[in-house]
Formats: sequence, C-alpha cells, structure tokens
Amino acid sequence: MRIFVLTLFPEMFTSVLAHSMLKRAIDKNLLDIRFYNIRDFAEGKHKMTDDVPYGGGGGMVMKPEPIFRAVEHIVAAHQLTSPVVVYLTPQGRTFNQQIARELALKQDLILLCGHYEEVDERVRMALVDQEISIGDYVLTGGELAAMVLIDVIARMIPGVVGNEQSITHDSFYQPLLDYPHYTRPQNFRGMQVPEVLISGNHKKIDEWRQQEAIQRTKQRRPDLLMTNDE
Ligand code: 6GU
Repeated sequence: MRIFVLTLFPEMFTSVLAHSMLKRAIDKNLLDIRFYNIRDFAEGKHKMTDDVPYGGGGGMVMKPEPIFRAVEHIVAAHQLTSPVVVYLTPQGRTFNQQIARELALKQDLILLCGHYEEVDERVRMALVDQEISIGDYVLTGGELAAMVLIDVIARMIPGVVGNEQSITHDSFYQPLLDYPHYTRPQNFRGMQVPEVLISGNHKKIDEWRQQEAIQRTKQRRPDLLMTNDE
C-alpha cells in the first residue's frame, strides 16, 4: 500500500515512522509512505499557502492552488489510477476500526493535512473523496490525525504485526474490549496472577478470558454490546 502525505510539516512524522511497527513495515516494503510539503507547490517569493478569508472574520484559509498542484503532481508522478484523497478535519466522519478496514483495502491513499482555520471549500468540492476526524476535540492541525490513521491502517496489513492472532483478538475486531493480561512474576508485591492462567487448562483459560472481556465491556463500554435492533 502507498500513502502520500500532503502537509506543511513533514518533519512532524519522522520520529513516529522511525520506530517499532511502522519502521518494520516500511523496512519490509509492506508500506510505502511519501511526504510532500504543500509549500513546495506554492508560488511567488513568499510561497504563501494561506490567505485571509473572503467575507472577513478571524483566521486564515489554506489557498486552493498549492493543494491542487500538489495532488496533480503526485497523481502524475506516480501514475495513480484511483487514489483516494482523504482530508483530515474535525468536520469529517469519526474514524474507527471499520473505516480503517475499508481504507486498508485501497491501493493508494493521499492524506491531506489541514492547518490554520480550514482549506478553501473548492478543495473539498473538487479534490477530496472522504473527510475524516479522529474524535470530538480540535487539534492544531491534521498531522497527528494522519499519524493515527497511518498507524491503525498499517497494523492491518498482513505481516506488519508479528503475531497475526493479536490482530484478530484485538479490541474492536471482536466488538469486545480485551481481557486482563499477566506476565511474570506470579506474585508481584502480593498481587497474584489468577490461578486459572497457571492451570494449563486451555479450554478453561479461553472461557475465563471470554468472560472477563464481556464483563469489562459491560462495565466500560456498554454501547459496544448494543446491537442495532435493540
Ligand atoms: Cl482530523 N483535524 C483537526 N485539526 N482536529 C481534529 C481532527 C482532525 N480530528 C479531531 N480533531
């Protein structure tokens, strides 16, 4: 899968991609991420990427020309046939595991990170296929949201997460939260590992984990247990 990130701050991504799973995915060529600085597509001495809003009011608006030129450049340079252009904005639909699964099936994603107040509406009209938010709060820009998308999507690519079982046991794959986990020592400051986990009885262990997962979900996220026809 190829991901093209359009941003004014490509450096923000470097440390995230240089570590752990994402580094491994990139090193193993399972994931190809390229960064494009929107400023490089701006014109004039000052390479302006934003301007004052028509109609007045506070804040700045990201100009349409550099963004259109950047997307057109990416499409032509990489001969993309059906890229999906995603604009990260608090106005988008709220990101979740289901949306991640859909995006993970795409060949090429172009992630557009906004800044300042908003982008010129014509970017939305003519360039953007999907708008995505990562939750009901406001970030200073789309970069952190893009990193969240990249991280969630990357771990769905076969071979990225070492143990494939850990994906299918995930919270939100099953619509249940995860069960409690323990590792050594068996007694830590007087807190014991539950007996059942030491029993070696795998049927019992599976039952215990399933029960704990349901219990935890009921307590913390009852909304996940509600089906649509209830
Ligand atoms: Cl995608 N962008 C910004 N600026 N703020 C957000 C967001 C995105 N998702 C939640 N808050």
